[in-house]
Amino acid sequence: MAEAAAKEKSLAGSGTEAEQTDGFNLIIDALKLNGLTTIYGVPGIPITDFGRIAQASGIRVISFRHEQNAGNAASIAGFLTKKPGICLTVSAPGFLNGLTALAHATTNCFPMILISGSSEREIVDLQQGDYEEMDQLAIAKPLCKAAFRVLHAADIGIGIARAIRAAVSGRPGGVYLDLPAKLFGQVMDAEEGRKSLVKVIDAAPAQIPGPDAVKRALDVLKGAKRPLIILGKGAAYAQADDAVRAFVEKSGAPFLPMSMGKGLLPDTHPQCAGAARSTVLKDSDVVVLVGARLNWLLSHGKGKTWGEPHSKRFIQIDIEPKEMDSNVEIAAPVVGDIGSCVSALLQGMGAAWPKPPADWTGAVSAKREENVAKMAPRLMNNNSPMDYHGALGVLRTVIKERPDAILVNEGANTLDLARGIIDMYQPRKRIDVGTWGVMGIGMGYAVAAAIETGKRVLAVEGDSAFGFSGMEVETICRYKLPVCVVVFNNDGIYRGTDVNPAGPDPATTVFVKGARYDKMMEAFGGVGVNATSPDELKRAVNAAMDSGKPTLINAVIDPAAGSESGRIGNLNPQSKLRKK
Ligand code: ADP
Ligand code: TPW
Ligand code: MG
Repeated sequence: MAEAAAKEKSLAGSGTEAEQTDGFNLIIDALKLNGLTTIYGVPGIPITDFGRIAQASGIRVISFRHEQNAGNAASIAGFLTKKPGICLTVSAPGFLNGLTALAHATTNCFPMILISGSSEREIVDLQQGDYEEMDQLAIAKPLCKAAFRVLHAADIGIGIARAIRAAVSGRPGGVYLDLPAKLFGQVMDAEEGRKSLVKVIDAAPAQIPGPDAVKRALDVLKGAKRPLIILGKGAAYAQADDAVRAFVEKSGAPFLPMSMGKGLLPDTHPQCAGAARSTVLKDSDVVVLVGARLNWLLSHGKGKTWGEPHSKRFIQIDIEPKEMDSNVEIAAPVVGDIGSCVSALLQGMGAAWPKPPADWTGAVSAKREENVAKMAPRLMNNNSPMDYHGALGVLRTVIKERPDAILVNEGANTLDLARGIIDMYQPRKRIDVGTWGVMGIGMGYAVAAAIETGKRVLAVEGDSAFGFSGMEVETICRYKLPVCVVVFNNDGIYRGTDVNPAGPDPATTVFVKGARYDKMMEAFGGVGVNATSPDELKRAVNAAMDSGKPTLINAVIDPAAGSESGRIGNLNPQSKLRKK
């Protein structure tokens, strides 16, 4: 630090020499120039001083305990803000720890930039065993949208501009920026340095759909007898909330939100078909996909879930042209950004768009009401130990009363049941495991959600899921973030009841029985609560959401309550054999 401060002082100039700047300051200035004022990371050589100088210059630097969590924070910051989230790591091991999150960001179409320090090129390329030697650029390339290395201080402005554009334009994704240690200390004339910086103009240009594409889509939609609109996380990301809502309402069609698309329109909206999912997927005849891919989460658009083969026509709105026809034929591709596409459709619909046939909308509503009524009593049980429904019934009310809180969610049963039970009311309030169904996003997401939005955060975590990022409760306490973590503690993965038939070791899916995760939060000065009934859980969560104090509630769930793999047990290669 002393060295860096001294260098900064000397760089300030004595008056006679030309003022100078260096790599450290150019990177910081380039980020700030582009409105990137928060960095998530873990310090160490060669980026320790960078973090310090950045903090001193007014950038918010959030230090984590593990790079994967910092990377997940950056990725979801990108989703929430439409600006690339920045993650900063050291070389080789730190870089690799951050890489999972970079790949996750790319897979989920979240804009993020992973910036890693790296060792000396000359030594790395000759494989002479430098400190933390690794050809990071080559390793990152297949896992992100774009990867760049900057070797000269004069190129920092261009390097960061390219990284920003690559992350947010078109389909958003992860970008890797490789900064060798030597670059940070490179000195250049300050005025030249200032001129070398680039303020990125229109980083994610609107992409307007062709009028033919819009007309084709409206023709298909108009012919529908049983239309359905599916809203994915791309629609949430686009921040075209009013246009999306107006389009859905004007169409009169039932809509189905994907997990992170929940809240674009409230789950309680009369057109919401969330509680009639199987019916609408099977029986619809025209499906409008808005920022949702026909991947495994939608059974690839075919098979039993989708009813009779070739029984429907798809309209797909997406910024990525290559997404069209990826799984089934798309009758009407509408390529462009969601705001522009949906606005164009709305305009084309004119004032008097016909409502879908009442027998269809009526059948969907009836199914929905039937399912909601079936679920209701289960959500009100006060069993102790709790089952998932009793505990989630409480959390559902918490979010209903605080619709602007952000819900983080991961686990298996804890994820699938919470997704179905907890209604969302506002866009971008539900953030979860995403396209990969990855465990470990929890605490990184919770930190970033609190930092980026200033809202209360409720993290609903399976006990296994929580374990992947649990050490960040210290980070939550250190930054005094308004995060309430509820660990659904059922003693294990899916269930806590497995027994090893062959020896003294515990079964592979179970954890220490009666564990007290609440003590982890207490260890760092936060509030810990052990809740054994829905009433206790309610009191504790309400207190946490009112106070905003870092809180962890160990919610004791019956170890026998869950089911294998939550709702995706069918993807288990052994599941068919076991059923026999
Ligand atoms: P979900 O998991 O919710 O179904 P996906 O991640 O599968 O959603 O799909 C998101 C889609 O949204 C991607 O195909 C991506 O290209 C698209 N997308 C992201 N941002 C935009 C945008 N601004 N405009 C149009 N499409 C977008
Ligand atoms: C990075 C595999 C899917 S779900 C899960 C694992 C380990 C944990 C489920 O247990 P949990 O929830 O969280 O206690 P519950 O309520 O059902 O008991 N490694 C990664 N990602 C995934 N998805 C896995 C492993 C998995
Ligand atoms: Mg569990």
